[in-house]
Amino acid sequence: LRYRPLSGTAQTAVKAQARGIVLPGAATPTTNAALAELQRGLAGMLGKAPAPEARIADGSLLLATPTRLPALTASDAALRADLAALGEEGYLLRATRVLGHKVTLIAANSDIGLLYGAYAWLRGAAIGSTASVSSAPKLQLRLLNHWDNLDRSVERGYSGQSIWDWWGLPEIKDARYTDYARANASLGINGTVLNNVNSKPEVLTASFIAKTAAVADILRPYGIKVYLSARFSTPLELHETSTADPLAPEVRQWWKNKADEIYKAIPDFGGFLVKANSEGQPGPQDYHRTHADGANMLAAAVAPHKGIVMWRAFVYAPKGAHLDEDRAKQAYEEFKPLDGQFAANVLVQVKNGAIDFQPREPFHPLFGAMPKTPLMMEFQITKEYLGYSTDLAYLGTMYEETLESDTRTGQGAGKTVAQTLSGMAGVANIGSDRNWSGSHFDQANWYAYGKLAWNPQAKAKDIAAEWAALTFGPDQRVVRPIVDIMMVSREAVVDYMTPLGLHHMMGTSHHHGPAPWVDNLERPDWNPVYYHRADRNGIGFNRTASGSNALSQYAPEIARQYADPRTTPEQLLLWFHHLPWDYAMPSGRTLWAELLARYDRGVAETKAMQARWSALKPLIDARRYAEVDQRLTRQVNNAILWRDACIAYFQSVSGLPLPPGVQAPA
Ligand code: GCW
Repeated sequence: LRYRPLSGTAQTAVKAQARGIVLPGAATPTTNAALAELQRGLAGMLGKAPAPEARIADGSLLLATPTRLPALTASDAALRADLAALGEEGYLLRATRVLGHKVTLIAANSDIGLLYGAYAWLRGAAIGSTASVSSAPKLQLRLLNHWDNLDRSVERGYSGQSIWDWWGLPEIKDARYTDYARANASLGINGTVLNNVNSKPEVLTASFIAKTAAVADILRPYGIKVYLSARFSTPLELHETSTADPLAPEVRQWWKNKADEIYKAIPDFGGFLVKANSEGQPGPQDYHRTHADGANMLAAAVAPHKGIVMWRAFVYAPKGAHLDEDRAKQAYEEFKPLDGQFAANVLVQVKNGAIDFQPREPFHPLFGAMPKTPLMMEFQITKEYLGYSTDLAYLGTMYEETLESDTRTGQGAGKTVAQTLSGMAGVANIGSDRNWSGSHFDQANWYAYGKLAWNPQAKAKDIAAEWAALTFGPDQRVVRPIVDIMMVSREAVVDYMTPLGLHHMMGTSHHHGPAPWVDNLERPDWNPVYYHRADRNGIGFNRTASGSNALSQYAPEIARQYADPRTTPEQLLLWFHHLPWDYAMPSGRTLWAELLARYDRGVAETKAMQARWSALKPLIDARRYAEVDQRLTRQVNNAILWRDACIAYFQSVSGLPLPPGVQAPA
């Protein structure tokens, strides 16, 4: 949404497409938002925005639906068919003739489609792309999840305070709420959960409902619904019931009344997100009920209002968590048997992997395993385990890797993870920092998430190129090297933190920096040693039949393939296998030497990223150049720290010599 001034032929081309803006029919809050955005964008790019006009003329930028302008499709069967294929939210852009005039057409079936189309057209104008476009979202639910607390602290947030100023609401409405809506609508995000999944009962009291309603009013014209995270024991904790048992009539009635109260204030309230019986949160199991009992009780309360319940599958409990159990198995064990038992308006929200947002995880075995239950993907946009907002890691490639994984369920070639989804949620990295996300490059992760929620088959590289051009300008001398940096960045982080399938070795509780040696936490499954299992003989977590057998939760074809280290993808090797240090890797190196090489590669890639950025100095504005440069310096130090600490630790365990030429870390 930068709308940099254009010059030369780029300027002439955009001017010619928008001599006047025409939007037939009555104005609505959404069409007003579209018009305002077009005027803002064109004013930025051309210096002056054309006025809205009543009549279509040559050179009009025409925004129309078949209802607003029946003539649009009356005699154009092809356009009618194209529009019919776009559904409620899709749009198309094309240069065409309408009522005898040459126009640039933004067409859709609804006002929200027109708004999405307006953003898409502005994007094309900014980066010089005039191609015709037809686009419709593949997923219905495209949400952000804020882990924002009511006191404005943000769990795993690295970009300042929460943008939601609960104290000031409902009267005081920060102008950034509208900018937030604009940014999200430009990507097609259509819902947002305002508060942390570690929720508080207060958020469902009358005063917070009024505050939430004020936010909902601001987001509504942009097609964004609000949702809240609900704490399962809310009625009990507010002392309004004597239990939180989901089957108790007083509890069911309380939630029905609560839903009625919320919908009176927010008629299009989206529904609830729930973290239950996980990490100490209350839930139905406290009353010996199942996740389905809990979810269905809430679903019944919101169903009359067309609300939904998103029930998280991120569950793990202290019980039984000793060294020979595997935390990675618990979600599947608890949820798979419930397939078919959830109410129609319940979605189960599953993290991309079975542990916890690690730099690399295999896809979660629940994808493809619950054919009777709509599933949502939960990605983390905020970089809890990938170096916060100090380290540059473009997550588009990570999301893409998960989405295109073949679950080997379904017919024929099987279904990719993307094909098993009904919706997507991204744990937001948005905060009150001036740059919104803690660092410039972290905006790209918000952007890539939104684009992939709209189209889970989109390519991370194309998204990176589009983001870079919109952010730094379309000059290919800038875009190309930036895309190169982005495309290698996440793999570099994997290499210097957790190569070859290692995971969960970050510093305790804060999750930043290396701590593979930690073995004394209150719960064994919090200890890094529980995950890497390195000893004198070898390293890695045996998840095959001779180990935890977590592998059996995958489709038989995958389980068979990964049962053998030789046919397990190298990048997941130590996720599934415990191997001797002298295990022969395909490279010809021993496992020990390969591990050292990966750590070195991570450091080298990070240095190369920094060098590429340095070369861009003359082409980037001074402020952003310096801010990114400082972070890359820090990231190189971070990478070296990770490498040296992990190698020193693993060497102390393995007792192996370092290869010739490698210095023991100080
Ligand atoms: O990744 C872990 C985080 C917790 C988080 C939890 C979850 C909201 O460390 O901070 O709590 O996952 O996803 O529920």
